[in-house]
Amino acid sequence: MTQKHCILIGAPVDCGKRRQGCLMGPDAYRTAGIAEAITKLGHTVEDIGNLAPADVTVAAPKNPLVHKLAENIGWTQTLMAAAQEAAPRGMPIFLGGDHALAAGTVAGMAAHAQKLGRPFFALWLDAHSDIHTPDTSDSGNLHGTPVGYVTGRDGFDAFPPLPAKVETQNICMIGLRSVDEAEHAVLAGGDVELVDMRRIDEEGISTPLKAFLERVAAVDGMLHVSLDVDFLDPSVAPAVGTTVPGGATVREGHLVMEILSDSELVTSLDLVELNPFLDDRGTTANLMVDLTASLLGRRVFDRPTRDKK
Ligand code: NNH
Ligand code: MN
Ligand code: MN
Ligand code: MN
Repeated sequence: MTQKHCILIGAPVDCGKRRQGCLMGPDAYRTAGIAEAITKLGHTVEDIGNLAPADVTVAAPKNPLVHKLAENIGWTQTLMAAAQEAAPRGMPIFLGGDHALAAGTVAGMAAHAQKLGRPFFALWLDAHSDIHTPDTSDSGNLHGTPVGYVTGRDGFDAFPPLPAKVETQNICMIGLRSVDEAEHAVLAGGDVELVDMRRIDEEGISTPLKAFLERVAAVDGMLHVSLDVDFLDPSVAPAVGTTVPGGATVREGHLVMEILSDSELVTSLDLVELNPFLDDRGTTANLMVDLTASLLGRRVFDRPTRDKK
């Protein structure tokens, strides 16, 4: 694959939910050797270290359940700027941190794509759809809202204004198996491409993924991948606070990354929800690093050209 300049951006976001520990994520990825794994594939790596949230003050949220609103907004502001600073120089890889960080990373990457005049797409690899608003969330955990924010749903008035809204038809969610009622109501009538676990069981994971990638390639789109640890089955990726049984296997995870790698379409990546406090001797951190390596070109063998598709 073509050589990339990968920019590691530590985002120790831990305010998107109540259970603490994701703040240790960036250092767990470093300990698991993410920079070395990427370098070994022939790419260059720059680690800008860990960021901190902008200091903001906000009025009390309408929904009293909402947890740490100001801190979430501060991170959104910081990461939206960080994404736009890094994107012109290479491929940003955001080391999370919980999924609340994607409000900033996805919005920032969408703004960058808009500046270049290129369509922007997002692939959401997750058990959950994360399309709540602060008002519809029944947990008050804002890691369940980043898709709601970047698609321009109402209810984010206290957040930074969106520089570029992400079109719902440009989003594909793969791995779904836990969708709240309020989310189902928006998704069922909408045009987000929904690939739940049943579809994966019946069609295989490559068929819907390749169909989505064809749409991205057809318009020379930029593709952001947001990989939530709980996309994977908890038996192989235990280090996450919101485990849902029946997730992707290790091979399904790698196959997605290998197909993405072949497509050469991915321009940014989030690694989110890793809670090292819950890990089993680093297995989840190591697996996330291995998946990143597959996305960046690691192969057992190159596929012969004749059956490349
Ligand atoms: N939908 C639930 C909520 O809003 C769970 C979200 N949790 C996640 N998302 N881990 O990926 O609280
Ligand atoms: Mn998520
Ligand atoms: Mn999830
Ligand atoms: Mn549905």
